[in-house]
Amino acid sequence: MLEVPVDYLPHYLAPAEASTLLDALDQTLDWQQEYLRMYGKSIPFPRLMAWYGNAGASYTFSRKTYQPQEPTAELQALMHRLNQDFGQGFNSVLANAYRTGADSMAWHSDDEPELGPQPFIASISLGQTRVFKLRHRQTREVHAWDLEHGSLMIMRNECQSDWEHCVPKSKKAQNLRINLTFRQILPAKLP
Ligand SMILES: [Mn+2]
Repeated sequence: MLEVPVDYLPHYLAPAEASTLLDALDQTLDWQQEYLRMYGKSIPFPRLMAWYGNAGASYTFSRKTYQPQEPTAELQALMHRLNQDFGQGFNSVLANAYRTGADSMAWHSDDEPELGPQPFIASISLGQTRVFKLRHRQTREVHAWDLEHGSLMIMRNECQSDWEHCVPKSKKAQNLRINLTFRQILPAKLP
């Protein structure tokens, strides 16, 4: 068995706090339907997204560069708390809204160069419990967790270089899940 480079903290936020946060973020974040452009077609991502960060923390993925919006009060407070608790320098957060079990995230790694070679990513889950899977690139070993309301999943070390992760569609899941992934965008290297 390989060491799995994640830590799951099921009760990082108290349930009442997590519920207040879920409602606030649902109402106040600037949720966008983004599209993946492929072969001349525009394919909608099966979820809504919003990108927040400090000035300069622009982020390129799926061939599009996102300029960050200034974090809302709730996002600022959470980012500060995570930085204190884990001694990190988070400066940005990607928010994803999974409206029902029909929304999902395909297998991928967060291996964009602006995150550095071994990023430490803090992922907070609010609302509907959804399954999160991790698969090793070489051995194809798979691990799965139920990401519960108020939980924190840390991805660290080789999680992005050696593993992929996904949130599969679910027939059971009826309700909204909001996921916040806090990241540190490193300063752009000059050519
Ligand atoms: Mn990811």
